[in-house]
Amino acid sequence: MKDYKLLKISVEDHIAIVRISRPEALNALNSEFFTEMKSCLLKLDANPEIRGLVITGDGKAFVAGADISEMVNMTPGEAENYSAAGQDVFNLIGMLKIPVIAAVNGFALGGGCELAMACDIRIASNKAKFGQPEVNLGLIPGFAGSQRMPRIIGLGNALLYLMTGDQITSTEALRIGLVQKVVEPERLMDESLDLINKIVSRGPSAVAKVKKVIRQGLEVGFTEGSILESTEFGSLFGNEGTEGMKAFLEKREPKWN
Ligand code: CO8
Repeated sequence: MKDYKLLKISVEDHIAIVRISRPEALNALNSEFFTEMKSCLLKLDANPEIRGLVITGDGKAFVAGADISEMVNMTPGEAENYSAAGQDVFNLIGMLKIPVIAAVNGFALGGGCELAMACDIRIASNKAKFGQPEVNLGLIPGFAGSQRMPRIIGLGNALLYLMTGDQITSTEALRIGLVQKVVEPERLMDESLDLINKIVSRGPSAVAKVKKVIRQGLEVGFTEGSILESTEFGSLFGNEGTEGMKAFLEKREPKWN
């Protein structure tokens, strides 16, 4: 896949790595970023060769937020539309069948923290700093951070960090479950690739369905989510699930399609 202006794309062993690359502005997100990211995600989704995605940032930031210089003169209507359009792009990440890891190399503030939270799993460098500092600007999150953060770190922690705007160290992020692993900066990409390669070595339909039932289940009640789980559980029989179980009983490696 070709690079975009703000996104550098590489593919290693069926894993796509998307690097957000506007280091002079600490990778701040502007409308051009959202256009490029949407196109990139749709292309990755349509490519059966791609089995996993790692998103990271170039330079000392993952993403230091939405681009304040672009937002400052927006009218209320323009800001609302921009917020909704950005949410649509971040929601796409959760709808991809492939697993998506955020490899958080540095500042993940505002829209950057929202992007990391939109990914399936977060691995952070021990230099990373998270936070939703919008209240310092007289704003609130606009890319669904107010909805994702309490689902990930709980109501009290989300209110604490959204109302103070305080930065969150990687140690604290690990303690509250905002990230799943913290590593030395030079190990960040290797650890992220190791993890995603482990995930894609499992049954691909099963992995996609785990993502689907967890994410869709969070949108509905327990009963509806459990029905969805039964449906998806059943759909694995006669194909990937049957192959996986046969391989176990025959003491051989499964052959995934
Ligand atoms: N927007 C635009 N430019 C930025 C941003 C940003 N969010 N963050 C950094 N930059 C720019 C700086 O202006 C500076 O540019 P220049 O060199 O031309 O002056 C360059 O990046 C380097 O930044 P600093 O010199 O400030 O670097 P430091 O290492 O001193 O500080 C910080 C790093 C602490 C990350 C600091 O840059 C900072 O506080 N940045 C802003 C963080 C922030 O408030 N983020 C939240 C933004 S609001 C948001 O994300 C809302 C999301 C929802 C939007 C919904 C749509 C309507």
